[in-house]
Amino acid sequence: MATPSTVLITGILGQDGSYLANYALSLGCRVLGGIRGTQTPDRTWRLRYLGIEDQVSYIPFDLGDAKSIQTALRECRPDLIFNFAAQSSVGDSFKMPVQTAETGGMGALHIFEYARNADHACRVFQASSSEIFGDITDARHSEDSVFNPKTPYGATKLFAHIMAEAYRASYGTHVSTGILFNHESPLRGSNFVTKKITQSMVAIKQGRLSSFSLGNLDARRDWSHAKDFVDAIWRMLQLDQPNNFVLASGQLTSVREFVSLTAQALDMSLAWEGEGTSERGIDIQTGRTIVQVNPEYYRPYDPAQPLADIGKARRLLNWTPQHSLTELIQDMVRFDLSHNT
Ligand code: NDP
Ligand code: GDR
Repeated sequence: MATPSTVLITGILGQDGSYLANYALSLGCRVLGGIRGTQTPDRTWRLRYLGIEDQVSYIPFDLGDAKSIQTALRECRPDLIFNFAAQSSVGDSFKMPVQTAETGGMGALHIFEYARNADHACRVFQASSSEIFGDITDARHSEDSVFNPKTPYGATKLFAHIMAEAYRASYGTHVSTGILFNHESPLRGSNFVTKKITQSMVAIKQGRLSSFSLGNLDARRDWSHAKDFVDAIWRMLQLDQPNNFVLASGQLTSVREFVSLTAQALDMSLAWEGEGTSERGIDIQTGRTIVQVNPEYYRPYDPAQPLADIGKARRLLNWTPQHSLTELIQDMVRFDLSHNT
């Protein structure tokens, strides 16, 4: 596909939307950013950090409002739509299941409807999630594994995922999905565990914080760098045939281990003592407890993440992740050391 001229990115103020906007602008595309509410400096900080805040045209776009979606799409007539907008916190989806489902599920469907009926070529990327797997059924999970989500967020993402497949099969709509495992970066929201850890550990290192609390330390996740995913996601919409792709690193790491790796990146070392809610992380140099467990952060259900099979993305997208977990953590720590928040 020749470089498209008009790209609409929903959720442009979030982590992936910002990186994708940067990527599309670097290729000479016109980038339209769908945002709900007003464009205030505190909300555009990621785009500002990337130096592209003024290179994007912002348009009103609320996934929870069908009219706003239809108006935005009719006016933009985008060649490519990257649908990143969503209530993206799994934990919060237990607190607001209806809002999560209405926006993430029906919002995506309205976009597919536009692409199906558009009188111009329009390709869509839909951000699916490893949360659609729910249970571990295979040694490694691929695009063909069983989907059995266990969280309101996962169920919502599965609805959109299945709809994307249905639109492809029934109408030939060009919708690709990325079954995205966790991906992080300096621009990750601080409500996610990696950013919470790097920000808190940096604050401890700088003497601004004495300790912090986490929930499930045993949870294991496959953490990649968001920059690697944006590269693969762009490649997906360059293919003539739409498809589903698992994106991941293929390696699982526990939350506890992520804390220890962050400590290492800050020239600190941690010892872990105790079990369950009494477990704590002790700074070996000072002897002080700097990490505790607070059951408040436990989820009603916290499904184990499976190992990923990224063979299809490697083959069809000619994609290889470029950042190791250590590099990701170093990148996040470097950012947090120079952005005290
Ligand atoms: P973020 O939470 O950083 O960004 C999500 C964006 O969606 C925010 O800018 C938010 O806007 C916007 N948004 C939320 N609700 C609405 C709404 N009703 N109407 C319009 N915009 C809305 O997420 P990420 O960038 O990390 O993730 C991008 C996508 O990929 C999401 O769909 C997420 O579920 C999915 N995903 C992410 C993974 C990850 O590890 N990062 C893994 C798997 C899937 P506002 O600024 O107004 O809050
Ligand atoms: P996740 O990411 O739920 O996998 O969803 P998150 O970083 O929120 O949690 C990862 C794991 O860490 C455990 N955990 C904590 N989580 C948070 N947020 N805060 C804590 O204090 C804490 N302590 C332990 C969690 O229980 C969990 O097991 C992300 C999002 O980006 C989704 O949008 C995406 O679909 C999935 O990744 C794949």
